[in-house]
Amino acid sequence: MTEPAAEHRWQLAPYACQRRTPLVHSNHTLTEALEILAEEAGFGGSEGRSLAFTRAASVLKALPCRLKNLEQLGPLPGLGEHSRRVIQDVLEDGVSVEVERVKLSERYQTMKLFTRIFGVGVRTADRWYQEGLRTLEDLQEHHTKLTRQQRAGLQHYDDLNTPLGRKEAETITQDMQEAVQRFLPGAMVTLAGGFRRGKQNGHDVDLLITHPEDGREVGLLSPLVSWLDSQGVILSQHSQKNSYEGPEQPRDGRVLDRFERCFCIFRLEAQGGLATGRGWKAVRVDLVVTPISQFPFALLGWTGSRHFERELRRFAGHERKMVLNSHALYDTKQVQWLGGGMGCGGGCGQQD
Ligand code: DCP
Ligand code: MG
Repeated sequence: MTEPAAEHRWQLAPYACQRRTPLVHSNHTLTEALEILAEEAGFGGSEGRSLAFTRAASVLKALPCRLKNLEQLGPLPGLGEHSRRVIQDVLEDGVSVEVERVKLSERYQTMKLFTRIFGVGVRTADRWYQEGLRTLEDLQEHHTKLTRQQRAGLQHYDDLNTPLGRKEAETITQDMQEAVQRFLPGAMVTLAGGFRRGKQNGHDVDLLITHPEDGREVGLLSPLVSWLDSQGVILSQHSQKNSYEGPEQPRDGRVLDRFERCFCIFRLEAQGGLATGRGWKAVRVDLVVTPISQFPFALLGWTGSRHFERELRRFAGHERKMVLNSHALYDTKQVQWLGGGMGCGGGCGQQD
């Protein structure tokens, strides 16, 4: 077979945050296959392998049209041997035997079932799997010890695993915008997460709360949550205090941020005919409080996607010798903070 001319090969920037990654792209069958393998690797605790498949999927999402053969790819960044093999299989046979096997495996299906419980991570799900548990009924029958969050997650399992529409997310944002005024006039609520990237559906509502005057936001969350609770809006909540201690280089890359926050389950009253048959449904809502000086970084960090954020931080570190997190940007060459002490524009064009 002759090599395709160089101009038929796609050139892509090495970091996902440098590429346009539209929500609707031309290679869904391929990216779904790779993302299943990424998920499966994550279930097995293989972060490196999981990231490799996620990177490969991210490359395909950025291609301008449908991939027909591997030669079109050339030596693209972040496309390893294993991913190429999977792509080849799907291109030739329509499916990858490996992916199909994973999808049907008891382990994958059980891990998926358990990690979909709000408050259950890979380690807990894995422990339950090792103990022989396989279904949600098993958890109840074996009187498995659950945290308060997990109990609520189990109780509202079906609702919380039903995608939430943009309209519902916007209604909740609007309601919260009105609610915060009761306690702090001028406070602002911003819808972040997947909905800010233009997604029509999501698994939760990510809300950032701030106030135009730095420091005024302190003390807002607690009375707000108590009031929402008294109104019957909150079915379950778990709050965390702000643990940000000012400019220090973040050491733990695994920590998303240190803002004060409340992981909630809201009771959303039916509007526009929700299909629960009982007039309301349970919805996951994250309330995150940020001072305005850190808001641009918080907004960027909470807009996602996770892979985009990871790549943006990697780009900042490797290419710019800077440290970026949801609080600030730090220049390690000049040993100074570039932002996080003053307001500046946030946002990004990344969709998926
Ligand atoms: N985030 C992150 N790293 C994490 C968790 C979150 O960078 N470990 C950021 C990126 C996410 C955003 O926060 O996009 C919100 O988290 P979600 O889990 O709600 O993700 P999405 O909103 O993107 O997805 P969904 O539409 O399913 O809610
Ligand atoms: Mg979200």
